[in-house]
Amino acid sequence: MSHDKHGFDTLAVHAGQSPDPTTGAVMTPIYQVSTYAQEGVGGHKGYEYSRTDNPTRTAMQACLAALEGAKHGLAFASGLAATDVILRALVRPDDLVICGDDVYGGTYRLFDKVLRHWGVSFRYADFSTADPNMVIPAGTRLVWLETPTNPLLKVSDIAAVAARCKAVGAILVVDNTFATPYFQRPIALGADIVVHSVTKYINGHSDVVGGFAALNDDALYDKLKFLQNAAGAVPGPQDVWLTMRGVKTLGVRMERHQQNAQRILEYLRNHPDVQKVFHPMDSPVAQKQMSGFGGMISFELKGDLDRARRFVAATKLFTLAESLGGVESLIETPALMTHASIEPAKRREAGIEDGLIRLSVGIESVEDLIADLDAAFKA
Ligand code: P1T
Repeated sequence: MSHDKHGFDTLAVHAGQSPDPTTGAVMTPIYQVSTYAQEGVGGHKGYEYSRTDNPTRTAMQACLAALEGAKHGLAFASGLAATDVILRALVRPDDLVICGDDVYGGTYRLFDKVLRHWGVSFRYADFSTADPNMVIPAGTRLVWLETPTNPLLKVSDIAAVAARCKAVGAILVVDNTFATPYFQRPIALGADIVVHSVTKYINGHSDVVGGFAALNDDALYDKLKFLQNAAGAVPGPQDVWLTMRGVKTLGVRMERHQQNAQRILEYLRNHPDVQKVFHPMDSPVAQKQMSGFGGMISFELKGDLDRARRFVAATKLFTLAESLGGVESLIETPALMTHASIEPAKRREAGIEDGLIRLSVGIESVEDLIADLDAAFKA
């Protein structure tokens, strides 16, 4: 199927998938298999061993790559496994990596507690305010950009960062987990690699942990593909099949996440107990580079940390849990949960207060979600 001629929602349903030639099965089968018969040594049909390639994974990779407008796609066992492979395939000791100052806590932990000890230098910058020419020096090997950021939802100008990366020969990786390709296409804006925690909106149902990388460049792809196989952090066929099923509704889910989030945003902005609200739509860059803003909202309450703790424990429809992007609404306190692996001083420097609350707004009836928040305010 030619990918250029079809709309996003058509690709989400069909890309990489066609009826099974042997049975006519409309859905790609779950190839629950580790190895493949060979007619003679080396005489196989493109599949030798499922760490290297598996037909269900091939279909899922082609589908997600099409959604990002990329030539190549690679699936991993988690978002962090994708991050780990990208860094270890492309960065060497003494290389310099510039990373956003507000990223998922686990990404920071991998950079600071694991890869730094291999001799890689990491510097952190607020790409939402800094001039890329000032914070990306000549000689930078790789730039890691999350936009919108987790959890402060700061937005950075991907095209401007990409231009600076091109000028200094750095590889630009954009973590597109929060926006999804439905609302933002980093490769079209000049990014070299797009990465996802598939666990979130892409799968969308909080029943799979997975990761993904999409890219156009053949030489970079060969390096990542080599390490995907050599290190082996690949997802199993059941998980990639569930992901393919989930991503078929990405467009309709994102519309509803966004619609509900807009109503809740309005509610929070008008609530007298809310100190500050964080949302991507406040950024002029987001208005230019995104076609929508998604379902994430962060906010601070008036009062002490204890009030925030009581608030997140009091909601009933918003489940107190890590993660995001599923059809059901979740609530958490990043400083105490998803970003607890960042040192408190560093967290505060980045603007993540201990009492910050993060909502992943689901697709439930929005009146019920607002009533749930209302009850928690009164509790
Ligand atoms: O959890 P995993 O699939 O390994 O993905 C890591 C990851 C990468 N990038 C972003 C932007 C993420 O938000 C995550 C995971 N985040 C959470 C679990 C969370 O609750 O924020």
